Amino acid sequence: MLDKVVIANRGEIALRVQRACREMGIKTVAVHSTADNNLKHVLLADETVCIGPPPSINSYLDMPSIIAAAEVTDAVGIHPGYGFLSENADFAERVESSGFVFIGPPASAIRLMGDKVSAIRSMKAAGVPCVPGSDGPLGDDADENLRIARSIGYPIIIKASGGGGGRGMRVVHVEASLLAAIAVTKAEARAAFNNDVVYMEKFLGKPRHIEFQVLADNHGNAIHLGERDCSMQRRHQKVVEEAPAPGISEEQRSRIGDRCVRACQEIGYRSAGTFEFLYENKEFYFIEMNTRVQVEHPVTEMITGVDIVREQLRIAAGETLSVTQDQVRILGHAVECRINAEDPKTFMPCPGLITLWHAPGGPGVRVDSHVYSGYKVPPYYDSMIGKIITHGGDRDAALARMRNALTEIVIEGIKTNVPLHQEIFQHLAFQQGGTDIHYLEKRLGLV
Ligand code: MV4
Repeated sequence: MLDKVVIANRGEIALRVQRACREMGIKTVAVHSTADNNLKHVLLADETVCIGPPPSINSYLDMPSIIAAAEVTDAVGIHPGYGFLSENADFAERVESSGFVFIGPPASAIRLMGDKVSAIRSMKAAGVPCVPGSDGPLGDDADENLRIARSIGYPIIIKASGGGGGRGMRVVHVEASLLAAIAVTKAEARAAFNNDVVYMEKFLGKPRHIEFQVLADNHGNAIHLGERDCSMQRRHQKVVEEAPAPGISEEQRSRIGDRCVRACQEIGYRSAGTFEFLYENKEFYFIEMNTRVQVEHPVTEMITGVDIVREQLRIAAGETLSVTQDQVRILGHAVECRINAEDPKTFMPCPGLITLWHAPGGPGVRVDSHVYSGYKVPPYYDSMIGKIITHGGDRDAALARMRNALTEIVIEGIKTNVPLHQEIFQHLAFQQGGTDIHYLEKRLGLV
């Protein structure tokens, strides 16, 4: 097993990675900015290295500082968590060429999936269902682009190949707007991603966002852990996630899951990954792959009993997956609420001193959070301060446990979105399950 790992992240995911390491007897090095001396995982780490000032660009995104920290501490591996450098192929490459293990997929797979046109092409080749579209970059021939759009049928969406996660997209409802929309999306993409490649897809009006979790090792084994529904979102920020997705049959789960597994094998994927789909009229359409551990991984862990971060560490150490596909069983239902330090009405971040923190508990309740009474939430980073995850024998039981957890939790000193979660869990449409990606924004009166 790996002897010592650098955790190149902060907050709850850094603590989550550290917990997995400690259970496995792996020593941890916490690298942190000067704003993060009091992070829980920094206080618990075997070694700590301050890598720079608060702005991420000078610390958590500074590749030489992080690699130097691995060198001076004699670490063998680097876990990137999510966000920051986790999906940066150049970082993965530099980690490996410096002689360390990148605890994630090969740089080649990150690069392939980072380019959405090549990602979709690979998935289509592997038999993963994709959105009807241009099947490649749009060229400069206006008539050809008009023809492609007409054959797909309006509305269509133009997307930047270098984008993803909601960045660099434009919906086109009528032919008269097409060419200008392509030009503007291209210009924006060039400015934002230094890559003006754009492609076209049929625009799906009321889809759900459902994603499949996969794991692949270095011995040719790949499995899927079923799907999560992440449709409850606002401005591309997920608010509530659950697993399994309401209304998906075992037959469809295994059919789509097996396609994802086959795609992993075809692209030489390793480690944990997520296939994102839009789901509409009972059909799945692949849109993007995330080549990192995700915020919402715990709901999958709760229903399968598989520790995804532990598997990442095993895979990085050259071991085999600890379970086969036949051994994966989905038990009950899990739901996650992201707790943010923000105004529940305006969504403005509200960093500051947490004067009192009481976590909820009891059967089927998990809290992944790095905060504690007396912790000061710094203003420099994401406002998520933790996640509550509840598990139950069925969806209603998981929701009932969450409702209870949301009344038990006490956070004083800062504003949080707990009241928003309390409201969502009273919504009848949410209680029924299967609401689409626009539900929350509509319900909040934002659209
Ligand atoms: C779409 C779409 C409708 N049709 N693609 C936004 C994030 C990025 N991952 C893909 N996104 C979308 N792609 C087609 N062909 C609607 C969205 C979308 C969305 C997707 C998932 C979760 C939330 C979303 C919010 C707005 C739009």
